[in-house]
Amino acid sequence: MDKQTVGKRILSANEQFAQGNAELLAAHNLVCLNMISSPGSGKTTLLARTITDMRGRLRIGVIEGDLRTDLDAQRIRATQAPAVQIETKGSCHLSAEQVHGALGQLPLADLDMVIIENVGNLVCPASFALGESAKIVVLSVAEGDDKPAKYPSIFARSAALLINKIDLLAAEGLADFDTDRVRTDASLLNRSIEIFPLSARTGQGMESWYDWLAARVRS
Ligand SMILES: Nc1nc2c(ncn2[C@@H]2O[C@H](COP(=O)(O)OP(=O)(O)OP(=O)(O)O)[C@@H](O)[C@H]2O)c(=O)[nH]1
Ligand SMILES: [Mg+2]
Repeated sequence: MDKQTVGKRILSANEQFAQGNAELLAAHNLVCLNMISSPGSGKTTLLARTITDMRGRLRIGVIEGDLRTDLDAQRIRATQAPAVQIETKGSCHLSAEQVHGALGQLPLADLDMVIIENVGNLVCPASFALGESAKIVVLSVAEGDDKPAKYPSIFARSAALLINKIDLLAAEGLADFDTDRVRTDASLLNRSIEIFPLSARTGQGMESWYDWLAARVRS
């Protein structure tokens, strides 16, 4: 069997699990977001703050993906939300089969939404469906404003772009980050992408993101 055929078979096995996950989530009336970014853009910080601020409005369960450790799941559990850690042990993305196993460990009947924090990587996770309702991409201002142009696939496939760490724009050395360039480049790739500049540290801009999240559950 040539390499391309093997690749196609792996992809279709993943797609079968992804479809099963989507059906399980739909049976529980759950919205599921697949959050993707480079390492350190602030995904776990964003999630922990979102869970805390949305308490009483939205019940969120989390699936964490990292190569090693359950550090991120511990940070989510500290907010009292349920979290399952997947250690990929080297793989640069989560698979739908891994997510299938993790969904079985979450109290789905008690949740409104599942958010998957994928392995920190702007490239590989974009190509693997997990059964999510939508992908969310996070870009922190420290990474530079050229990322939508250089890593287009994840920006083209995401329903929302969170531009995180805007509190750092006041810092010398990051003031040249051009938010308008990111808006223009991301919108050229994806006309319907919703863009939220925010800071998970200070809370600035988080309300619009919360309203968007709440609207997804209602719709
Ligand atoms: N200044 C500032 N720092 C932030 C903000 N959000 C997160 N951080 C910091 O950025 C660092 C990385 O944050 P994490 O939440 O661990 O990032 P992550 O994307 O989950 O990282 P991985 O899981 O390793 O991919 C931490 O030191 C956070 O405190 C923000 O809005 N502003
Ligand atoms: Mg994290």
